[in-house]
Amino acid sequence: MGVSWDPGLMAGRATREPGLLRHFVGGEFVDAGRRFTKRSPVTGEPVFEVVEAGRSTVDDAVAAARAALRGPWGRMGERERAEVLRRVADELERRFDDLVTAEVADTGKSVSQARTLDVPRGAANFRAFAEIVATAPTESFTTVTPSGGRALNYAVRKPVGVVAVVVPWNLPLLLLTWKVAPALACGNAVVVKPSEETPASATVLAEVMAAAGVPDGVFNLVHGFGPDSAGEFLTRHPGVDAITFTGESSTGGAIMRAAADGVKAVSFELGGKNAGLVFADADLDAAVAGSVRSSFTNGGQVCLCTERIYVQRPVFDEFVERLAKAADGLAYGWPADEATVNMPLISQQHRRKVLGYHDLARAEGAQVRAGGGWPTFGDARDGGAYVRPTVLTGLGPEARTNREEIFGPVVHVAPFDVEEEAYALANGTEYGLAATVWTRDVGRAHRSGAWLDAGIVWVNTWFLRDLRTPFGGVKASGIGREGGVHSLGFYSELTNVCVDLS
Ligand code: NAD
Ligand code: 6OD
Repeated sequence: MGVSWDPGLMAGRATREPGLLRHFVGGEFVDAGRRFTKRSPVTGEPVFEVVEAGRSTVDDAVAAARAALRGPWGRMGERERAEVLRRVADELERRFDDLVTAEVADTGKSVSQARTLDVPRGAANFRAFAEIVATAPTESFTTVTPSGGRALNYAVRKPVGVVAVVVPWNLPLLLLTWKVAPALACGNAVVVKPSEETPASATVLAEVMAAAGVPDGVFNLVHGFGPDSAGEFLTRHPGVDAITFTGESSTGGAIMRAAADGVKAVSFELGGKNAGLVFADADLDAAVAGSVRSSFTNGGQVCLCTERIYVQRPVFDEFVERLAKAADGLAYGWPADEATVNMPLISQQHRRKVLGYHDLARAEGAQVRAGGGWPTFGDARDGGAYVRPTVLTGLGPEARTNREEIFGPVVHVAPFDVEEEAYALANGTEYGLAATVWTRDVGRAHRSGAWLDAGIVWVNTWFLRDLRTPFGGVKASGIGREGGVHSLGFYSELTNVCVDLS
């Protein structure tokens, strides 16, 4: 089958020859195309060789998906498909340790995070959409005909067809399965393109699909890059019916242009510059602890992470002091150490970008209250992509540091006086993905949902997920909603049947 998992990967070092990660097309692993090297974010050492899909491999994957729709998969009912999804979830749980190894090797995140967040969510996504599709209601209406008789209207849910799934590197398995599970639940066949930075867990997912008895061609995987590579070949492919994408807003724009040629449906989960609002009446312990999580989880590389916090003036100084102390105290360690919190960024390229924002913030006049720069270890991690969790103050809303998505462990904290001002500050960027509000005032808690330009507003919590709820962003943070029946809306077509009963 796929890769043989090397325990050295946990330490960012292949102790055997780096494994070869291949495409999965029509139920077979395929070694076709040039190769590229995936390096560990922890040490910078090579951990995998990966095959890059050219146009012909993408053609084959789309053809395999199309053929699968004409086979037994295309004739299955919702309950049978739900059963297949449950078998995938079982198999994901059986391969739990391999998936943890793959996620850690790809991203350098801690084993404890992979075990508690990323890998369980992979299985949970399949279980949730098995349930959602099996219990989703369909619409029906009785209509009076011109002759006074009755007609019955009802909607039949059908697959869209071949769905291209293009995902980023930050929560690779979580974000991939979040889209593959509903796509399969609705009876589609998929061609997935994981990030070039995180090819491993998608490869294990292909093995999982085969072991769970998902028919050949229903799940296809092509590795590679975006422009002039697998991502572009796939999203421009005339055989693709719909594109679901998670990634940067600018990439969303490029994919939208590609989709326009074929008038393909798109669902986009894009970037964010998320705000946290801390009111003076908040439980400050909870607000500080929650803000540490919301700004620094996964090295700040979660689209939902808080990069701007606005704090009501009476508690501003205390909040900044406590947040800065907590940021400085977050534990470094190897990914395999249970206590490790800080993780490296995904690559040296991304690290340069984040360090560039440290420089920009200083040039814009920010005070660095915690972090800044990078840690040194005196071991192989000095070749990794680490930066220090960083807390800034002193900038206005017009500063680029406060407007552009950094996607790293960097947060700017500023004061506000009154509630309306807090909403105006929070809403003052081109993005609108998520916001977090810390308050004990029930009225304000509910008002914030109405006044904040965000697809998701968390009150006194962060990243608490119920997979039945709508998920997505406003403004430059996305197009459409996924989650629960909203996912069924994107991944299926409705045919309305109108029968004159007379
Ligand atoms: P990215 O946009 O660079 O890449 C995402 C994926 O798109 C990768 O697989 C990449 O190879 C592919 N790609 C790049 N250019 C392409 C093109 N022209 N055509 C087709 N495919 C192309 O994003 P990233 O750097 O991997 O991830 C970080 C970004 O993702 C951040 O902006 C973050 O906010 C966003 N994100 C958003 C959500 C959300 O739910 N809203 C979730 C996670 C990440
Ligand atoms: O929890 C989810 O379903 C989801 N799509 C999270 C996105 C996180 C962004 O990095």
